[in-house]
Amino acid sequence: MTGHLTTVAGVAVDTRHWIGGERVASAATFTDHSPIDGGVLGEIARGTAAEAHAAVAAAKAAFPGWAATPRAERARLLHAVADGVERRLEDLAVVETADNGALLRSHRRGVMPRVAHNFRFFADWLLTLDHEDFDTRGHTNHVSWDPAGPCVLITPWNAPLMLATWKIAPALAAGNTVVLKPAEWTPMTASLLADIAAEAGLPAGVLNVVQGLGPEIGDALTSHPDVRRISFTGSVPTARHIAASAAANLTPLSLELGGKSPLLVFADADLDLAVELAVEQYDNAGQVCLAATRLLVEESVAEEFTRRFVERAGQLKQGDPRELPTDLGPNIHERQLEKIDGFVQRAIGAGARAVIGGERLAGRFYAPTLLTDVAQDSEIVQEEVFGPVLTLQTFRDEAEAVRLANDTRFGLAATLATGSRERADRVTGQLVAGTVWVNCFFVRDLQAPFGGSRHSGVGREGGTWSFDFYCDVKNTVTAPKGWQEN
Ligand code: TXE
Repeated sequence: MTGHLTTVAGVAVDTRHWIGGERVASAATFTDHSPIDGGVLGEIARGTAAEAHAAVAAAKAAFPGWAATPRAERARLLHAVADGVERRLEDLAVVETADNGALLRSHRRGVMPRVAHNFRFFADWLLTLDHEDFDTRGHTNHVSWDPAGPCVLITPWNAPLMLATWKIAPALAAGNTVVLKPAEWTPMTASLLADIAAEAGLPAGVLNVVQGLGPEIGDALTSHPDVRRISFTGSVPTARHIAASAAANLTPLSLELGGKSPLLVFADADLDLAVELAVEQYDNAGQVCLAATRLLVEESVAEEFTRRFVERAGQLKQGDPRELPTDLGPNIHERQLEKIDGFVQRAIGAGARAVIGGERLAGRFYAPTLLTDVAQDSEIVQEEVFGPVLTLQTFRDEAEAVRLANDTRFGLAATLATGSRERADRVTGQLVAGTVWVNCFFVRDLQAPFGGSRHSGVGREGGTWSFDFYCDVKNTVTAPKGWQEN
């Protein structure tokens, strides 16, 4: 670490903000640790209201020029950012793994290519976005999508660059400018993205990155009157706080929050497939908002399902996320581990049985856990744990399965394992969920709407839904009369 530069996994990272095309320091810093070994990764600029306001001012100043940039040129620049992401893919992958502890092989093969795709997809989509025209009694209605203005994007630590770019790309494609506030646990790849954007030729102020602690810098961003959109992914309590803060200016919000999604396993399912889907829920050490953490299994196959699940989960390798055979890395920080263990120990205290796991391991690891004998109204069934902890409940018939599935305050996703198409159609129609996967999990197309119902969020992003959110949709009605040539 020298001055404002630190080296993470051999990669130089500037730890200052990126505002108006310049690196900006703060008087204070905070320390970023790696979840892999607890080691210090760097001292990061600890933003205050002053830097937040400067970033919004930079975004506001850059907005007219960016909004007026022809679509084809905006698209070209976003493709140039994607090229930069691809060129630095290995740097981004190793830095992200050091910072959030997720698997290096996933970052290399899946996540970082997807980050580049986020830019390419929305750049291309922008070019297909058409104006709509229709007629009303001889008058022309002309519908257009106008960029809204500076957008504040606040993102979490479980998939830092992936979730940040899933917001940045459509916001910029639509002609908006952006202030990104990454999570304080994972500030590094956002800083690298600022370098990449600058190298790609993105004009100063179009993308700004401010670092800092959410409770310290958040309000200055979310209550700012010049901010036209806020998109947030994170926890429900923080979402409530942001919504209240944004209310002063009635700033439109997109909220992608937690979940307590079910995996419904019917007796007619391919049980091996169902077991694979269930074990997949431990991915990213359970720190996935979409994770189907409630296994709901038809009574007649529950014993066999559990037997195969335990055998399959026993093959999972927990360890250093940089090593190839590892399936589960560490959890993000000490507080999260305490939170996970608190949920599990309270559940066991209330009568739950740990079929596997149920305890902390050395370092920042939590044993993959399956709890049975849990009551529907218990904390462990109702609240998001955000760790490698699943519950298993049984049901007797379809009606009971649907009732249990829908009986939480969340509605992000649901997964079904069944061999019957008729059943899949029937059950899907009754589930409260933004996404339903049938005999698969985590297949995500950027064209598809993504978001949740109830406490899982407000609004949808993806494809046309992103553009609807990041644009002011305008209808211009023109009369056939009143023209000089008439
Ligand atoms: O989230 P926060 P935390 C859930 C998960 C997890 C819990 C807590 O259950 O255990 O949330 O995680 C910023 N104004 N999810 O505490 O606080 C913060 O800096 C403005 C699910 O890390 O919501 C970070 O950038 N911003 C989720 C972002 O909010 C504020 C992913 C998320 O942090 C702020 C993450 C404030 N007052 C956690 N306070 C998912 N949906 O995937 C904090 N932030």
